Amino acid sequence: MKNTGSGTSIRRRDFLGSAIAASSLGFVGPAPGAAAAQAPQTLIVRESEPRNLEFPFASLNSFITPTELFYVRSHFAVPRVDLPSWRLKVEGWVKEPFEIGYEDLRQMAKRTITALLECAGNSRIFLVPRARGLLWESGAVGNAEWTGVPLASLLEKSGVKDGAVEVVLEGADKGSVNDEPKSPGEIQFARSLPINKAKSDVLIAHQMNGRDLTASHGFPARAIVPGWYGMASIKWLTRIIVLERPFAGYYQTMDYSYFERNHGVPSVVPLSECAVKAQIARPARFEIVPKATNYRIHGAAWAGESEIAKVEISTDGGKTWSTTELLGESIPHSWRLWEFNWRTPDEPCRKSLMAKATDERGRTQPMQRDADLRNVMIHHVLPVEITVS
Ligand SMILES: Nc1nc2c(c(=O)[nH]1)N[C@H]1C(S)=C(S)[C@@H](COP(=O)(O)O)O[C@H]1N2
Ligand SMILES: [Mo]
Repeated sequence: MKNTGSGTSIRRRDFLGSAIAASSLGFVGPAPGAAAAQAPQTLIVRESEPRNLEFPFASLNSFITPTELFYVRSHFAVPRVDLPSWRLKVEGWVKEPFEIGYEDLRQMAKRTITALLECAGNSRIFLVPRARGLLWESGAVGNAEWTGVPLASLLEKSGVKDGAVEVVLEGADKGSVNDEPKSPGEIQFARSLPINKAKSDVLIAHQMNGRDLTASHGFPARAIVPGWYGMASIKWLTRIIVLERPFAGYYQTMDYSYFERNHGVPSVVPLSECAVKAQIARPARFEIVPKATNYRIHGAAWAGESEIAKVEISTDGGKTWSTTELLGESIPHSWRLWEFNWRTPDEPCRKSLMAKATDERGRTQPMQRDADLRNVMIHHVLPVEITVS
């Protein structure tokens, strides 16, 4: 990829609004009886360069996250793209390697899906002791509409050979990781998928929420891997490499990996599917809520490739649990909004609120952090401390 294009026109796209920002899909109105003001609707800067921005989760009020509020997670600077010379290559263990330009890609049969992305490091700020990586609160997550070409169609066109086991997706962005563990000099952001996942529901998206991708979200094309943590959804995609043996790249061994035990022996496993998780949007941490009133506790929950079966809430620090109301319909690979009408205590006090999700496979959020998960997959029940006054 040559750095010949002007970045200005691309960067401008970031300021364009999303066509369906105010989508009526599952809109949740302001909380009746909630006195506190809405949190500001702007992204929170976690790092300026590379750009890492967080959605203010307390402001959650729609099923679709508007593009201008969708979190941004980038390991390196946004690569410059020269559209006329841009190509997506499909190669490796295939009979007919080929490359395709932007206009031809857009002409291929497309699909639109709704899918959630959660960064594997979402909620990391709540880990004690502190873990390596960006210190996200609850907003490294969003739910959007994505339009593009099924990866399966591109793979089919290339004629995948027998014995293919994985597909590597590589982005155009590159740099060196200088903190431990260091990368072997300059590397590109890349990750692999098992061949079966690659052939099923992965999308090579060129649009987000009805508009062309913005520079931050991977223009001109990115992968969307439904149900998986965000690191699998490679942005600024330029290469698809089919492999006849497993890939062990930096971002699935040194990072975005965890320990799984087999007969007690820990083994490094690349992170894949999102764990089941519920988050409370309001009340926010340390919010002051009025006593003796009806307060609408609400939030979102998701379950990777499964679906949310229930979300429970505790207003007494985990002693007792009540079932919340799940809103709208269950849409695969998306979050499910939920709410619970809470009669706040008659006297001023401190409260610890907790939300706990269970999915259709029977997976429930654990109460304690599992240290084998290293610095990723933060999905244990996290208390929200509030004041009733
Ligand atoms: N090329 C490339 N793709 C990438 C990344 C990256 O740094 N470079 N970050 C990944 C991570 S860790 C996440 S969580 C998602 C975030 O996507 P978003 O910035 O559109 O929210 O992109 C993934 N794809
Ligand atoms: Mo991420």
